[in-house]
Amino acid sequence: MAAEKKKYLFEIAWETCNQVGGIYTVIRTKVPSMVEKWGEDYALLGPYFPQTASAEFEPIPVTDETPLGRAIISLRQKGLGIHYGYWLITGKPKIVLFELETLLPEVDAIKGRIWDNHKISTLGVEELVNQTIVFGEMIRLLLTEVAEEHKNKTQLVAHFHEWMASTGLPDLKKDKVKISTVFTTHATMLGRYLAGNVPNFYDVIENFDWHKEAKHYGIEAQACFERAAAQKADVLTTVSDITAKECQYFLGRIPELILPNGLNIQRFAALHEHQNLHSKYKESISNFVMGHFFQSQPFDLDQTLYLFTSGRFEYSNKGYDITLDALAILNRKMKEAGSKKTVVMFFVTKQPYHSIDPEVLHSRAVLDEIRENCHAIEKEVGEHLFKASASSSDLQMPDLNAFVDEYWRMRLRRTVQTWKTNARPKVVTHLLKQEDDIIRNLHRTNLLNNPDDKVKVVYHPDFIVSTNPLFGLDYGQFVRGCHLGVFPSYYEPWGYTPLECMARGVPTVTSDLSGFGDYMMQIMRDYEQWGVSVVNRKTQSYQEAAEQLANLLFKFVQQSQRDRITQRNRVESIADTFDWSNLRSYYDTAHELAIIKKKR
Ligand code: U2F
Repeated sequence: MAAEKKKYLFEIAWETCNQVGGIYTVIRTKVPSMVEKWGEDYALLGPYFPQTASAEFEPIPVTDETPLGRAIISLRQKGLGIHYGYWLITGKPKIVLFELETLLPEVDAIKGRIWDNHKISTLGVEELVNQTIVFGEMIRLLLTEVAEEHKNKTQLVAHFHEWMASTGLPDLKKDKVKISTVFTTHATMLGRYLAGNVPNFYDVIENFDWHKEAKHYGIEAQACFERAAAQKADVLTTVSDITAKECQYFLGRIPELILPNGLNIQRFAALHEHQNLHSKYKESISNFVMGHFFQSQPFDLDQTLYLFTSGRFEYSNKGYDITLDALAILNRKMKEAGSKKTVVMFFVTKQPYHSIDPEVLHSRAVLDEIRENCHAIEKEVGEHLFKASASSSDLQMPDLNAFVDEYWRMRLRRTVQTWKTNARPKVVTHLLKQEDDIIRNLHRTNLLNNPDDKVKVVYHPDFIVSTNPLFGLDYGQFVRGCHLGVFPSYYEPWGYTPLECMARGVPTVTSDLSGFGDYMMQIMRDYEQWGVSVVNRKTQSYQEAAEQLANLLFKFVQQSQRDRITQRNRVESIADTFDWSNLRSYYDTAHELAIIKKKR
């Protein structure tokens, strides 16, 4: 029997070392598990953007000792900017990053060839598409050289994520380059557009003319690249049964495999520390809430719950619309029930803005000043009290007021006075470039942080990073500090955000139209026991689903603190199911299948 050939895997994504959304999470969290299996025979390919690279990438010298090294040297000699090194994340994989500018002058020639070979029209496309064309071409050149270097001695596999990484895939196939290919789509271009614009999208999915629709939405080139990659790859995969349908109708091929998304759960595991972490990060969120609301509307923080939703700005796809409508119902229900609780709901997404609203920043800064005044007074009183106690001869408690210096007394009073206002707390933390659907909905439902509202809204139109002056937390810490994640998506191939809540011990709401929700329902009958609620968006009308979500939220708000603590413990304990050590095998199967199919 012939000895089995050595194997080498390339994984290629636009979001390698470049966070845009969820694909970055797939690639990054999967690395430790991939490195465990593939060791040195694994490399990730991505675009080079100096700003992210400076934080996450460490270059290493390229030698001619390996086929990959020789291929890089050869392409560098032809003028291509190629960076090689380690991606500085858990697992520290080898990574190749392509400087797109070095091939951009050739883009028209590449486009001409793509038209000649595959009849994909790329005239007048947006700049991002030009970049992906150049990226795809650089990958094609590298993989072609690598395949020649290996001289058929190694079984090469290239795994492409999304169309943005795959514009060169059809030519690899046409040129019969000796490399097995897998294409994974994490959403379809047409799905994203149509689901957000056509009512009852899932009922009419079979009837669309994909090409006509792609032209209609101005995404012909993207949709054609996606379809070509899906059809030419040796194996087509996607992330859920829901998206498999889109592949069938929009990409003209039923995927061979479904690859559910996982996480590196160990990274999240807090060894029974998650309750403490929750309290710690909740404190930081409370600091923001005090600064933002207490200027005009103080409420009891011990009776306040922090809810949030997050993700890219796809208003109806991500279920922001239904969440807002459910919050308006919740607000009414809480008022009617005379609830003592307050809900603060955060919307964390990305929209164009000028800057953080200076008034929001200022209010936060003045609150910090008040805190400093209080600390100064506390110190002064403490020292005086100590001295007075040590020198006193009776056991009478001295008058503490007498210990506060007039200066500090006045300063504190003046700071608090200038801070207090009658103005309504803002619903949006940034100065948006233009009004959007979230703002319009808030005005329609009058959910504008009115004094009698039980549900308050904070719309933060940027992702949360640790340098953010409003929270001083990174996104993961922010999630831990919240009480509930709300993600009732209408279009969601998988949906990392609810899964990330689970991994951090935070209960979550998802929908049966999200890949994750659908998967949970398939593998765990008692998912509700584990802190996961699923809104039925498949068979209910929009209004019914909004009512269901409002009822779920109302029930959550009524829970006692003890119930919430018990629930958090349960949620975290189930997250292991989604560790990549359990889910990598789906990827292994895809790679094996690609090798078998390539041989045929
Ligand atoms: C597709 O991607 P999406 O970009 O729509 O991704 P999500 O699954 O909603 O993931 C958003 C990610 O953004 C992160 C968050 C998630 O991992 O941790 N994030 C952040 O880093 N900071 C913030 O302030 C807010 C969010 C598809 F549409 C999804 O259904 C799939 O799950 C995904 C992967 O297959 O691809």
